[in-house]
Amino acid sequence: MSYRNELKNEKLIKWVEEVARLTKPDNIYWCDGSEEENERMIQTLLDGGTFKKLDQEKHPGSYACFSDPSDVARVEDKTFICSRRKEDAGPTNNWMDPTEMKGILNGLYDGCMKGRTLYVIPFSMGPIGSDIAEIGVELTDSAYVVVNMRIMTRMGKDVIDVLGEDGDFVKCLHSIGSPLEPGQKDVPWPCNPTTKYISHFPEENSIMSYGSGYGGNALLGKKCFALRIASTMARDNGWLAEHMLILGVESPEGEKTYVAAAFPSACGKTNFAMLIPPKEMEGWKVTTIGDDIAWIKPGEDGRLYAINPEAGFFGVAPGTNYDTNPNAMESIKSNTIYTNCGITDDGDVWWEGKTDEAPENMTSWTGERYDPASGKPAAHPNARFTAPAAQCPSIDPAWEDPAGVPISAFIFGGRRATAVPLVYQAFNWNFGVYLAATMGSEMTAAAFGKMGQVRRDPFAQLPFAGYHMGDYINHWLQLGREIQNAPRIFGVNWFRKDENGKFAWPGFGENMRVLRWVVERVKGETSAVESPLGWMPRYEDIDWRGLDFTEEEFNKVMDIDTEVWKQELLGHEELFSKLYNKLPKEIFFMRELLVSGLWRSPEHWSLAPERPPVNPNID
Ligand code: O2Y
Ligand code: MN
Repeated sequence: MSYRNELKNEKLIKWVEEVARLTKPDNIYWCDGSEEENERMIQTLLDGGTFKKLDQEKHPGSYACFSDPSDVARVEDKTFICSRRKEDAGPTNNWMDPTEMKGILNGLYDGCMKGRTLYVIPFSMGPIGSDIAEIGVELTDSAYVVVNMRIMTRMGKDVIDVLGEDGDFVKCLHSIGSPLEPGQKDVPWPCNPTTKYISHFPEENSIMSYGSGYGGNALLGKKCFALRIASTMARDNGWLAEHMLILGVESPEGEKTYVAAAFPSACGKTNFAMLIPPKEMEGWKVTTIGDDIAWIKPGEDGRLYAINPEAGFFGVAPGTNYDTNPNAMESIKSNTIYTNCGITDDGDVWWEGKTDEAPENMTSWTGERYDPASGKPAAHPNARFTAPAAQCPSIDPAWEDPAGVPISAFIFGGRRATAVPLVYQAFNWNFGVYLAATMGSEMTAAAFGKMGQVRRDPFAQLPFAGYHMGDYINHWLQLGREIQNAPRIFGVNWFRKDENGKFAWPGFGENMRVLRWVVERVKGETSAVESPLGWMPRYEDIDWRGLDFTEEEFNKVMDIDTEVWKQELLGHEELFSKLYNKLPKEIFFMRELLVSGLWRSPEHWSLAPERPPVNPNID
């Protein structure tokens, strides 16, 4: 029985009617989020050939699907911030006038759901009823979106109850842009292969997405709402919506410290969020709150509290295995949707890096028989799993606490082969904001631009800030003035390479050694020395039990080459000149602090020879 007739929220009723008039679906279906409804949706996807059932003994409740080759990732060049004034979107976002964009979209939406069902998905980002949570409603013509949203958000009738008569919500309109004429046979992954728009209207808290059925383009609770729209809500209301994982570190004495960490896309965030410490670091434990997005608000006590607004993981499959991330592997055993992985004839899934050897008899994500000799991968490099967070063995007992968890440290990390040391602690909040604002990653073959060139990605938020990056940096500075016991800010770089081009740091579980130093710094339990970039651990400040990593190797990954840093500063300048008209003055002061630190240092600032611990305890 649909709850539609009991519905009292006029704004929602009117909006659904208006969208239905424009898009002309055959049916409207109000999702209640029940198990029974989910089974029906899955059956629809199986009948239509979108889903393939996996071996239900190996992967209970799990399905695989292949997308259209034109629809495999977020489309940054088709993503727009449609604020009324262009300068509010800033130079790092695509902008279009809202009226002009709506003109284009309304033309495209006209009749775009013919032959399809319009699904109404009420959802909560964050635990239902939490003060930090927000409500959205997605209207979509994709059953794939419905089943994914059920995993990634809290979805269904309970949200309608919280919304009540006059509750507000973020309007999330999505269409795959592929109407069906009478009698026309559907395809397994309908989408619009030529026209895609992912548009955000921050002044009216709404999102309009057209043409794609994939990931962040279609599951509108994620990047569109929880980051781009929420970042503008956060700016206006004194909180933060960040591209950050949240984890807990438990010491052998049972003391828990929560940390939020920002890394650019595809830099191993899920692995870090679910890290398993080396067995020699007995008694240390990492727990997971979230792997991608954090909503952070000042609490009554002036500290910052964070929730994970999501309820699931939409993680990258390639490279995930029992060595790199056992917790993710356990999380995705059941009730999981695999998009663009290879499928074996005996109903299992596979991706590059899952095992050393590819299985025989497999269909690759393109639907062809997998042939290792062809050099083509079985899984698309951006192949994904959608899995419930509650299934993660490392999930923190407080992950759904409506009050959030107190954050003691922020960690920022780019992907840098050179320049940036393994770990350092900013001298203070403003210096930390400078380091986060100037973080970057070297281009890989997959990214646009020249190989090796650094793409600045302030706060790992560049593709996800719904407003001007200069205002965003200012918002961070302002928050620092308002809170008490501000979290300490750290920089890390897991990706430094040696002179032979090999990774110089083992990464993965070994990152626990760095994490231990971070939490002990926060608690004032370990020492550090001063460097031009901030406070740094000496070799003896790190727990090396069970890892053969020499002091010489450590000093190399911590080295600051002042010549390289002079180039680095020019790179910062390039970003600053883009953001100049909105860049807060503190950024220039902090740049001078950095410059003066570098200029009074030797050519190579290094931890060797012996440096005294000028800062034996917390500053
Ligand atoms: O390619 C997509 O549509 C997904 S992008 C994504 C998914 C999960 C977490 N992070 C990201 C990202 O791009 O940062
Ligand atoms: Mn992400």
